[in-house]
Amino acid sequence: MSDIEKIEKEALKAISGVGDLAALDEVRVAELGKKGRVSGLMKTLGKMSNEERQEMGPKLNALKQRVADAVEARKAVLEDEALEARLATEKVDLSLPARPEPKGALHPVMQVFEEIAAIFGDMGFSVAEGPDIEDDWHNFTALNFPEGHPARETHDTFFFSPQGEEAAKVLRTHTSPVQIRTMMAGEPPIRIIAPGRVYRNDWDATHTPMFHQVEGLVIESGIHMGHLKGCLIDFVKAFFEVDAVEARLRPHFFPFTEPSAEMDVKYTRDGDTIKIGDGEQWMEILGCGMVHPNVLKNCGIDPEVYQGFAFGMGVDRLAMLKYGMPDLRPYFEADPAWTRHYGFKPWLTPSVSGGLS
Ligand code: 2NM
Repeated sequence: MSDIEKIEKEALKAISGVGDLAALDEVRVAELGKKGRVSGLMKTLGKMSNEERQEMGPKLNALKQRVADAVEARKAVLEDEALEARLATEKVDLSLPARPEPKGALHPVMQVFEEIAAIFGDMGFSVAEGPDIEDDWHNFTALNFPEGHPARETHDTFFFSPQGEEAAKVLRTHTSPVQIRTMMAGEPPIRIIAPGRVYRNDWDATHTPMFHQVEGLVIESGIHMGHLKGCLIDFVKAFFEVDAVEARLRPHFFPFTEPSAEMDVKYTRDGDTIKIGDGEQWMEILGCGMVHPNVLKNCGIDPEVYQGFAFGMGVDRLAMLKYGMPDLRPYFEADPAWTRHYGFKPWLTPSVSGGLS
């Protein structure tokens, strides 16, 4: 076998045998590089006679070309393989769900917050929020609580340690300070609801030291009790998803409203389930009234020009009534079985037109 045939055979064998691009390059250098075997043969052309060179020249050039072609072909194959391998490790399965199935659920109290916001949002109310830690003025004084009113006493209110001369801060006992802050910050007309956590030092079968409230406030000129009653009956019908509700306003007392009332609705009890709307019995569901002129004045609003109504309701109890939960205690136990049973899908945003629950 001639040198040419031997080198070609060995070179092609080495080229087809390499497993990666680095090894292929080593073979290329060993054959075609400056000091490589093929280059070495080419150098012998210079010492040949003219006849020999004419015969050997084309042969050696052809050899060089075939080895170079083989290197290029192998390189293309190895590059393809490397790409395939990378694609395999970086593969994304587009048939997988976009996000894992949620294991949690929306707490019924949060669901009811959303429902109430949807109903009042439909009537043109917006949602206002404020701090859980309040000062005495926003929580009591501005709301026309006289000094020494029982609700200010420590048995009801969680007081912080006093700092210096100022009256001690409190955990808000209602969301009314949010209404105060809203009246102080802007001009009528005002239409807001204030949902949030409130705190009272009470702990028994039907009371927890933290509970949830939604209060509402409307300030405009010419607002009267008729607007209040119509608005709240519309709310109760939408909330309990019934066509008609028999309701009454029963006189009551709150320092911040005059007159003040509690709203009762008729209901029927059928075993464990309660149907709101009609029936033999009255159930108290919220407190309300016309905002006291002193409260308006405290917030810089002229009671001769503007009037308003306000209301407040306990969301924990409304959730119990609507969703047939007989007991308040599991609300705060974080038991996944309870949450799965009574909880809601978090992405189902309630709306009046699209359905509340
Ligand atoms: C209630 C009942 C009646 C109320 C009043 C006010 C304010 F700030 F306008 F004076 N906010 N919330 C109110 C009125 C709250 O809860 C049972």
